[in-house]
Amino acid sequence: MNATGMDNSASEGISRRRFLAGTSSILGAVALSAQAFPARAVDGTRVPALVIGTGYGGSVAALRLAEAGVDVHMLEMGMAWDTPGPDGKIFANTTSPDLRSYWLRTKTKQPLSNFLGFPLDKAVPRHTGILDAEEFGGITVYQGRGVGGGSLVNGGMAVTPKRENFGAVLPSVDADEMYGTYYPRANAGLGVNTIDPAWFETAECYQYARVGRKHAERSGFPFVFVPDVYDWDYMKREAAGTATKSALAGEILYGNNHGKKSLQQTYLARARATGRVTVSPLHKVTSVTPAAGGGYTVTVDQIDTGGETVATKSMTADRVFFAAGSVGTSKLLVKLRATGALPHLNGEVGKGWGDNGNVMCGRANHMWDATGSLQSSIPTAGIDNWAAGGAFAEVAPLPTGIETYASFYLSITKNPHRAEFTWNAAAGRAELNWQTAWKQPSIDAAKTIFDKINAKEGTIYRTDLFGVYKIWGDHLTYHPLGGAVLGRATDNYGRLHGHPGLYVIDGALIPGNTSVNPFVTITALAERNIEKIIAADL
Ligand code: FAE
Repeated sequence: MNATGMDNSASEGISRRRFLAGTSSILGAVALSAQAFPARAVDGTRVPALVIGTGYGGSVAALRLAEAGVDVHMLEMGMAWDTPGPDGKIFANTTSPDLRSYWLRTKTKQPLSNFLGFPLDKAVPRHTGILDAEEFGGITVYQGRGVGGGSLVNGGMAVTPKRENFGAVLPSVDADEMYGTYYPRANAGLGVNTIDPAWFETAECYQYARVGRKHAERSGFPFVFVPDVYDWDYMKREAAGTATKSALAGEILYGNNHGKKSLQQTYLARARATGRVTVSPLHKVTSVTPAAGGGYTVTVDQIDTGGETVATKSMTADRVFFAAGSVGTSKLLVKLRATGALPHLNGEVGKGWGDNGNVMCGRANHMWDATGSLQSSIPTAGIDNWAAGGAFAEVAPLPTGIETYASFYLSITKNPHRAEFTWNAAAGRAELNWQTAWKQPSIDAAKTIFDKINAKEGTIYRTDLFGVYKIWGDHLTYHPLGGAVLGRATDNYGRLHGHPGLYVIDGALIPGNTSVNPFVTITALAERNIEKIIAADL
């Protein structure tokens, strides 16, 4: 008998021997991770619930299903990230990317690609690293890869949208329920906390944010503190020299070795503690199709750290939860519809994808407005011009270790454009029809803030951060949303139309924009949906 209650010991024995043979020769890191979180992707196994992906949506689903007594297996294409490398650290530093940093690339693709006009990217060994810079025709979409999904790489900014904006974020969802129950539940589950305002006033590492505040307020913009999942007390100890530095050592993007409460420390730790959740890292789902005896057959490639397939496995599940992220879930679903594996998915699958209006820029300050050589990598504040100009700008760090006199911002903007994923059968891949020119409304919205600040301060935009004489970082997003939109591709709780027992439970449900950073909304929506699904379907 296995943890799922099914007796399949014979096939399990054979497959496990094959699995272990693979891990010992190629996947040492996976073998170690199995001690922390038992891995059980066993060829031929039947499980009650399979979750594809271990980010926010997947972690909420796994925890709540397990608490309801359901055994869950999670399949994750990225690594476990629980084993130190040769330098004794699990995660690489932002200033010195190495093989741990990028997902199967031979050269880094840093979001901020240039400095003083010089390109920053460098060669790295091809490896299943933590940050995927996935390139589509008109946009590069950054995503976390590994057990914990985007929580491994992100800045931890944990923002609940203003209630007056919620109707535009998720029009079919009851705001009273979200603000009364699910946002508070998500914030508690994620360990969201807020910086001590008194410490903020004196901390050397937030001089850049105080300069950002001064400029925002002198131009009449509201400046707001932004909650985060980073442990602020830990950061105080970093500053005092009594704890190993992470945020104050510039760690971000490629993982934080200390201080940040990623999903590994929150939802996934609780899921593990139930004893009902197992996880297989380096397992990439390639197909889901109805199984002969009911439920769904899930095909999964086990890959090595070079990205090569070392085994192809097949599992069966009564219920399958798509939590591969907006891009991962959308790509899978358009492929499965087009290839006939899930023929009854409707025409909404693939549609309604947006970039949360992300656009970046920098400003060059005067010499009397130094932003500090020591900058915490965790942003803690933003400029709110959403109502008047359609932009919410994070005052972001530039943790270079030297004084740059630069202010750097990631803006979230109201951008009306929505793209669609389609399956290109000839090329054998999913494509996204986003166009770079569609960022213009985002640039215009960001300019409502920064043109005014520049005019007031007598300053200019930096032109050296995204190329040679290029002001706007308009080629990327950190916040992919949509592709299997709630109430269109699915019902109002994420049940995919056409195939009972299949659910979407990640950022793919959200139609393209959250008006702030998205993961609290993704988590809260997952909490809402899984509660309904457990009550009604199980
Ligand atoms: P996600 O967390 O992406 O998890 C999906 C998981 O599925 C990943 O682990 C994938 O590796 C895995 N996967 C994909 N395809 C497959 C497959 N075929 N088989 C098996 N596994 C698969 O999805 N948001 C904020 O709210 N605040 C921030 O400060 C913030 N900063 C960010 C900074 C960066 C650099 C980036 C990249 C993102 C940032 N975000 C931030 C966005 C946030 O991390 C993102 O919205 C969520 O992680 C999305 O959650 P999901 O559950 O949708």
